[in-house]
Order: sequence, then structure tokens, then C-alpha cells
Amino acid sequence: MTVRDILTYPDPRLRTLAKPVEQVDDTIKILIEDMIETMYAADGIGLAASQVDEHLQLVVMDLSKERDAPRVFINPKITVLDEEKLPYEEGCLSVPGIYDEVERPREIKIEALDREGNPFTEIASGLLAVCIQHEMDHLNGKLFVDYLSKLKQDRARTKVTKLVKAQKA
Ligand code: K2U
Ligand code: ZN
Repeated sequence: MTVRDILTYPDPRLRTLAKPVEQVDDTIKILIEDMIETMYAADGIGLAASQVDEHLQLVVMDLSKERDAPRVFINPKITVLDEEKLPYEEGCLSVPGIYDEVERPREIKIEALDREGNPFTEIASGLLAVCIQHEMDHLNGKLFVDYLSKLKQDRARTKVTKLVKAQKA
């Protein structure tokens, strides 16, 4: 398994539209393992393949306290079940150091394939609903900062660019 580099805002590759996974073959299974390791190494609770410059519809997540229950969502589709929106203080491994409130639909249905390629459906609310919607945005080339004001976006771009430059120095 390999810890992959995570693309950081405003890298234009983060805007790439992810393609569906055609077959859950060994290449995909290796990518899944690498993404899980990368997510844990970065202290994230979710990670989209787009963030490691692999533009496939693939998300990993671990919402457990023990950090020992990774979940895989291949070709995820979501349907809004309750239009009521709830705010959540979001962050992103691709936008380090920036946290702000985003409002998203409270309850959704998730349809995806698991890591063996078997289809499953799940009704989600709370952190699972927030996280999968955040990750689905990544697969569609959207970042949580896109929901913020232009001023906040400009400030985020400046702050992240400086942070990443300092990390590389
Ligand atoms: O996509 C990512 O960068 C993974 C996020 C997932 C996430 C974002 C917002 C809300 C919930 C999950 C990372 O895990 S960022 C870590 C984090 C988690 C909760 C709140 C803020 C930051
Ligand atoms: Zn993110």
C-alpha cells in the first residue's frame, strides 16, 4: 500500500469530472487500499479519488472512533430524501487550514457498489450524509469553498497557497 499525494486547492486537477469505475479489478482494489492508507495518514474521515489525482467515481470513509472501520463507495449516486438543509462546519484535506459552515440536505439515499463490486443502498443523515455529499462534490469537481463568498474564497486561496509553500520549504 502507498500513501498518495493529496492535491491542494486551487490545483485545477481538482476540477476534473470523475468517470465511472467500469470493473472492480485488481487495479481498483490497490487504489482503494492506497486511498484508505492515505486517508488515515492525513487524519481524514473521508477521501475522494479525485483528491489523489485519480479521476474515478470512488470514495473511502471511516467515521468510527477507533479508526478501524473503513467504508468504500464505488460509483455512488445520491437522492435527496429531505430537502431541509442543515449547517455543518466543514474542512477538506485538499483545502488545509480552512473551515467554514456549509448547508446540505439533511437526509439522502446512497446507492453504490461496495469494495467487492456488490450494489448496496443506504439511507443517510448526520455526519455520513454530510461526508458523502462532500465527497460526491469532489467527484463532480466541486469543493466546499465554492459555497462560500468570493471574499472568503480569495482569503482561502491565499492562506492555502502560503501554507503549502511553507510545507514544501
Ligand atoms: O474530502 C475530504 O477532504 C475529507 C474530509 C471529509 C469531511 C469534510 C467535511 C465534513 C465531514 C467530512 C476530511 O475528513 S476533513 C476533516 C474534517 C472532518 C470533519 C470536519 C472538518 C474537517
Ligand atoms: Zn474534501
